[in-house]
Amino acid sequence: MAAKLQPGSINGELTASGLRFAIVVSRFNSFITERLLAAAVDALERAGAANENVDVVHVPGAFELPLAAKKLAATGRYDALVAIGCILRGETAHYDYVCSETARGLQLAQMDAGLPIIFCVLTCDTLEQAIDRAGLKGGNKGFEAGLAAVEMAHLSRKLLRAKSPSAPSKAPSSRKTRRK
Ligand code: INI
Repeated sequence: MAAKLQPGSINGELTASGLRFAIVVSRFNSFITERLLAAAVDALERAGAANENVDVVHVPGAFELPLAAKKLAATGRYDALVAIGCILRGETAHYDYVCSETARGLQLAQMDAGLPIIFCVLTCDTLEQAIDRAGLKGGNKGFEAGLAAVEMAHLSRKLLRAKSPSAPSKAPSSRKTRRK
């Protein structure tokens, strides 16, 4: 009988010590977003993140999250970002545009930068649904986002180290070029 394959597994751990995070949070519907923020910070703290390794940046609304996240990613200072917002359905199509562009922009920023950007943007029909997800019935999505940031930051560092030795290196060649 053939040997049973035992694939190796690479996992992110929930330990944040030495990792750096930024949380970008929108002021729109701050009654909700500040609760999500508090829970995200709590998760990072419980995972062992240090004060000096966590920055919080505020933006006006969810629509502004992607640009701020992209600029934070470009600093190269962080291992993961968390984007926090709360979009509530109104009477017009505005909700749909803000939802889709926020999600699209954050995904683009994440893929462009190669940096985890955790999506903690509530998209709800009612304020009650949002309250449920910001500390009531549905738990707190901010806490989940904080843990996801730790796991992804950890995993990203591991995957960087797990690069195949045969992969082409971007480091400059150590071979000396002879001057003519
Ligand atoms: N921004 C939100 O974060 N949540 C909302 O529910 C919302 N609604 O419903 O309008 C909202 N709009 C503002 C938007 O994010 C931008 O800040 C604004 O359009 C300026 O660019």
